[in-house]
Amino acid sequence: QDLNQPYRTGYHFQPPSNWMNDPNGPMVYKGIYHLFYQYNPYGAVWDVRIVWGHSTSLDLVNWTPQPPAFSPSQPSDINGCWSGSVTILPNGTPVILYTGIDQNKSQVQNVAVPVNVSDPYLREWSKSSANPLMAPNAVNGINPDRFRDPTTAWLGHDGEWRVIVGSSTDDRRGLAVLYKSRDFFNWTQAAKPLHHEDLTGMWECPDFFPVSLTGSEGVETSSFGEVKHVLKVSLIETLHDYYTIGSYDREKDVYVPDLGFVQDGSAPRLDYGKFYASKTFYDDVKKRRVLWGWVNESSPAKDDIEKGWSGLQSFPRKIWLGESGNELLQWPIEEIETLRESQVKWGNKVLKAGSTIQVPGVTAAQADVDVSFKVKDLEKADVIEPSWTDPQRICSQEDLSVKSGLGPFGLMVLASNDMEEYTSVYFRIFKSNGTNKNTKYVVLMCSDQSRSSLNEENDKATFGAFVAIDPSHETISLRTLIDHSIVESYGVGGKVCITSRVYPKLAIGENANLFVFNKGTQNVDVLSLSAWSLKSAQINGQTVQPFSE
Ligand code: DQQ
Repeated sequence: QDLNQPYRTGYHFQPPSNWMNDPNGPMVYKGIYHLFYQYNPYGAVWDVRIVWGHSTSLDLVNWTPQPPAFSPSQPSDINGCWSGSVTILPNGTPVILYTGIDQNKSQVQNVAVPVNVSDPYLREWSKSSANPLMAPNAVNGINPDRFRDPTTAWLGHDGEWRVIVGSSTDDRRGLAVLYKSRDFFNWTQAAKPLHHEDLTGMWECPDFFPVSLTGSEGVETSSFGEVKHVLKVSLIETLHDYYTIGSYDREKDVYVPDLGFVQDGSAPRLDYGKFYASKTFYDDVKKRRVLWGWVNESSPAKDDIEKGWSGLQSFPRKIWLGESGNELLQWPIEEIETLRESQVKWGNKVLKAGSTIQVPGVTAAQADVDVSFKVKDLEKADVIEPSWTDPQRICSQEDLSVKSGLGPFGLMVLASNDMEEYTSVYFRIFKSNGTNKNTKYVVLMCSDQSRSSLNEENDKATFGAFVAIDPSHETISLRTLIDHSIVESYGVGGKVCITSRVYPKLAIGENANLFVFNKGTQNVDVLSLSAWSLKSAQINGQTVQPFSE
């Protein structure tokens, strides 16, 4: 690993160099996984004339770079090939719908098809001369600056294809504009959007898919039956990905979320850290739905230019409907286990009040950690202040130096030898103050980056979320993937995910350490802890060394 490149990742997807943003058109085709991505071949910053980068994989872990699938070339995309999705037609052919920035700088939707369907790597794509297939016009009243990111299309019971495109009205009503087609090439706008929500602004990168009512298996995007539907939108105004779970009425072609949406702050997020423009696909090889999300840098653009790259993808996550029916669960895909070596394993251990214990024997800069905690004296928890309704604010204000009855307890990752640098991922348990009668306890999960680096120029914002769990009979667990400059945490079986970017100056390679801690005033039990050193994956022609500096 290059001395100046301590932040490149061992197993998180990134191109060899330059700028990457949204994941585009993930799919599996003839047993090969494909990931396309928004890519600027000319530098480490975003550019409007962005292209579709492309890589392939046998296991979603090791990636081979392919030439960009396509770049601006025709009037309907001459100013940029923006985000889009793949739909696999009933005959097995994958088709890409994507947004082009046309010769008038209007956003329009285009189609591209493989030149050679017998090539499992799908190295060449051809754009239709019929492009654009969907365009803003005087009749539909769509704003040409806010019409983008077509989803995977789904086939209705009437044999017509449907697809949604993100948009918004001038008064900030977010829209999932619905289009229909019999042949995938001639599309007509439906009279009503699939869904809309006032005061949410532009909806980028919508994703609409069914989830099975039972079990964790995924279902194909057009399936209907024992399912609920999920609508995910990326809000440009907050740069977060929110989802609702609800019902899709096939007759009326509308989606009705079970609960409210974002304008009252109630919609859950796929990730409470850095994670945007995410997209799922149905993996029919392993019968699961897999989620990818763009994890942006937290460093100034000048640093990105200097290091010559910007942007990661999250580790691919399996995603499914939790038993409660009102939350999605996420978990790193099982293939991560192929990278594991030298496991450190602890059984029951008391984490005394105020203790910090090192987990030795792992490559702490490139690791997979899974720990579960048991808290006994729940009565000792402090009552949560009535004004503490914003979890991110509580996490930011109540840092590790503030002791409370129960917690903070959790992991300190990418910690330097003398603890000048560390990132802490932890829980706090409060007693409910009675405002919410359904829950006796409030569990808070935080990811605190404020001490992550001696470099003061990075964005070191702290992230946090409440976890819907009853600690009196459920285990509080934490799975954290650490990979040099990314910390990806899955709380309580994937109910809450928090991803962050950090740039330690000292906690690099062999000088990175891993600790379990309990800064509260009550003991906490570690029921079990496993930490694995992870081997490096082949990421687009590069293999980072976990230990070199
Ligand atoms: N990124 C793409 C757009 C999308 C945005 C452009 C979301 O299509 O709306 O690179 O990050």
